[in-house]
Amino acid sequence: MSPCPVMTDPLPQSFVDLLGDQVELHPWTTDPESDTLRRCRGIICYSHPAVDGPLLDAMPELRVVSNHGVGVDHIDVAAAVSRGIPVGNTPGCLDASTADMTLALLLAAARNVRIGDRYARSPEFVHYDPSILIGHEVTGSTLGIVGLGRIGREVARRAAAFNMRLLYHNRRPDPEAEAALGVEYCSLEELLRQSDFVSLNCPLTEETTGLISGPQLKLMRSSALLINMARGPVVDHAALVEALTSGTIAGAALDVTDPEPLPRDHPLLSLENVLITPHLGSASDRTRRRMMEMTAENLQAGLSGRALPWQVMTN
Ligand code: 8YV
Repeated sequence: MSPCPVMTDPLPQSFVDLLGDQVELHPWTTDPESDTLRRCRGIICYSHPAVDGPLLDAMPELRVVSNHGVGVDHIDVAAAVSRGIPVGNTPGCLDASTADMTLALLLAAARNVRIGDRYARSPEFVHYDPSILIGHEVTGSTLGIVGLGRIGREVARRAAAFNMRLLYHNRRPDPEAEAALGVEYCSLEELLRQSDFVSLNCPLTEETTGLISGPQLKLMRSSALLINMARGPVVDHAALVEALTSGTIAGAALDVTDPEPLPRDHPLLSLENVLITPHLGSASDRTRRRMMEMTAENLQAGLSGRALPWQVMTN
């Protein structure tokens, strides 16, 4: 059988090897005249080129969209489903890894790891000084989790080991999670007022776009740190710059930004009280391997007309 043409975001070699010779990979294009759009039967995507109605309409042979990741905010799932194209993603396998990274950013921001590392390497560090870089004590402090889904729950489990008081905000209270994890439901406003650390672990939807903006940042404590592991547009970046420069909040740790990457002259990049990582939430060896496998399984299922093992449902 001749290999099946699939359009894809750039893939690591290990992923290309995993897909094997049954697929023929074509680089991403949106040119409606291209052979790629005319012929490709599958899409593998993970990042920001939108998969929307016009793109789907330009792909008459398309059978499946397989997303390498859980977040599908860059895919118009309703448009795909209404055209009979199933969309697959990789839920579950990245919860632990993304929660690990949430804690990594929280701890690093709280305890000045980034600034401390730079200082310890610099010529200025010539003697130990007990008065420098005093951070916020994590143990026993209050963590507010915005979005207590699969990843948020893993964050709660880890934070419990630091004896943190755990607040959460979701669209609806989740009594089961409260019993299992010892988390307390709060309105977003109350969570922002009471938390020493606010961790964003929600998906990007219409409702969560700009969820943390000027008025919300003003509710936070001046000593509080904001951690964004969700998606950049959940936070209004102009308001965040203002809050960080005026002392409305103490600092932020961002694994995601809007846009991503930020333009190299963006004001956030020159602020000392910001820690930024390049979207590393799921970037651990075991997790990435499993994400590739799940993406490949969804792709193969869609190409051969079978139900996808992990299909995204529309609400
Ligand atoms: C990666 C993620 O961005 O799964 C998600 O939604 O944000 C991450 O795992 C990505 O999708 C890797 O391809």
